[in-house]
Amino acid sequence: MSNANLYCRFEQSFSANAERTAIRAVDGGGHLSFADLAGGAARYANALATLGVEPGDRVTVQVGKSIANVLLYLAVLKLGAVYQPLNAAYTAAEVAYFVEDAAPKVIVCDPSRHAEMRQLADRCKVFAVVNLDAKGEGSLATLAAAMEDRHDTAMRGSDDLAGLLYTSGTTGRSKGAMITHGNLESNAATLVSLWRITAGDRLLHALPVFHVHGLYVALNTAFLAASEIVWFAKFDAKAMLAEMLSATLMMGVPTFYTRLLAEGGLTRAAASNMRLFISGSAPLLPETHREFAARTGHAILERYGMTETGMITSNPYEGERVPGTVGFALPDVSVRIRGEQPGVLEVKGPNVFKGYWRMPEKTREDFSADGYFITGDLATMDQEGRVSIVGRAKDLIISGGFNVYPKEIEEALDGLEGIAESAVIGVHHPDFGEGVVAVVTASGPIPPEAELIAVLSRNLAKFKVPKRIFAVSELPRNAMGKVQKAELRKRFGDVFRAG
Ligand code: MLC
Ligand code: AMP
Repeated sequence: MSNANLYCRFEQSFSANAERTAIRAVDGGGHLSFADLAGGAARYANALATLGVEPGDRVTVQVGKSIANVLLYLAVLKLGAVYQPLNAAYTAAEVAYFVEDAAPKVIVCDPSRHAEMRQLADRCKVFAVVNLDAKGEGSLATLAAAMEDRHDTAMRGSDDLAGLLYTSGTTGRSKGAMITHGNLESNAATLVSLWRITAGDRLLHALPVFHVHGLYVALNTAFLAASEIVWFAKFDAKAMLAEMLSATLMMGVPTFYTRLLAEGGLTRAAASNMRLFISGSAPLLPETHREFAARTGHAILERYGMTETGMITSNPYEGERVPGTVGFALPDVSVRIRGEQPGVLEVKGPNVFKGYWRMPEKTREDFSADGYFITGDLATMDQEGRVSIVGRAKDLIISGGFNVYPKEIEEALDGLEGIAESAVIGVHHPDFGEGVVAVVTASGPIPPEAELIAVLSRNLAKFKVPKRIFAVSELPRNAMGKVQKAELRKRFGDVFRAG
């Protein structure tokens, strides 16, 4: 039986390109050759193995973006363990749920949170807590440095788990999407071929590596194709422009593109070495697409995907990239809309995840009888199969590419002194695409807005906290008593508009 571990595919490209640069950090964070990458991954794998990590074990990772974090990701794959990345902005209360649910063998955290994580680990019977800071230093790095740079890649089947990525449900608890080696391998190979990614590419990488976009779409394609990665600790439009002449490829959320457009330096000349700009994770406004084309001569390639499915559709590499559409189903993926258009898009293919971790009921609910995953996105499809995402059947806000589930914020608000009930909506935001707004009614004196925001920030990651909170005498309801969020979006739709 051949080994379906995704790392085996990476290994081939690492050894065929051993001396070339794999990752170059722009902010003085050094650079690694592909041989260094392979050696580093093996050292981290040996380090995790000494902590008891075995195939199938979960490894929870909540750290700042560093090249060491990439080595850790590769090491977990190599060991046949399951990578559970968490947004670095999550608070202790948020992390506790993920750890309780995933029951990891090891937690890797920032040194500043070690003590807090140790307590959580004791409660959840986690075997070890080690740390790694945003510079790539910490107890795990020290342990890895003392290890050998060889480690046999664990045997895995294509249906074995490689990742456990949490996505919040529209009702109730967050769900862990079980992503297999086969899911990742098929999606990355398809994208490499569709987007013509090669060893000649240099990828501008400024996305976080705890979500599908920065982790799987960007890193896995670059590793398969042996492209060089130009590494930014975080997105900064000026820093990215300064590197653009040395690069060929960029992947970003729409906010990256609107922020780049705000830079006078974004010109045809600045983008003259670039081959392809890709956008996804949230809708790219047609005007952003057009303005970008006018300024740089490049038509941004918009694609669409989800944590549970990886990438589903893409505008073509050759052929028209139509603003406001997400293109066609990937070659090995089928999509459909049952019934009238617009309707909920459904997807089937080797990219579709295995189910929700320890939630067979929820898994069943989200699949059709004939095995299509129900995305919850409202779409239209034309005769040629070109898809446009026109809305969401799920109550979800996407702010700067991060998902915010109104229900979670409403529950937090409803628990606060002075608040009777709340409704959380997303409205147009010039920077984040959608901005989170809360509308509340009072059961007593309501604390000032700034105080409410400060209280919410104790337990909720910053990107989820409403940027504005408005008090009203009552929430608009329909005849069934359901809050009419569309009404609220009309009324508060302009709160982030300038002027
Ligand atoms: C930061 N803040 C946000 C925010 N990011 N608020 C709302 N939405 C966001 N996305 C907060 C900060 O904490 C800060 O709060 C204030 O807003 C301004 O911060 P900033 O300095 O302007 O933000 P910055 O650090 O520059 O981050 C913005 C960003 C980042 C766009 C670079 O959010 C980002 O990297 N987003 C990418 C998300 C992503 O990778 N999504 C992929 C999901 S995968 P204060 O109060 O402290 O000032 C997926 C599947 C698929 O969806 O299809 O790809
Ligand atoms: P996540 O759960 O973080 O993976 O987010 C997935 C969701 O992001 C999808 O269900 C869509 O709602 C949204 N999304 C991703 N790409 C696009 C896109 N190009 N256009 C519109 N929505 C998108």
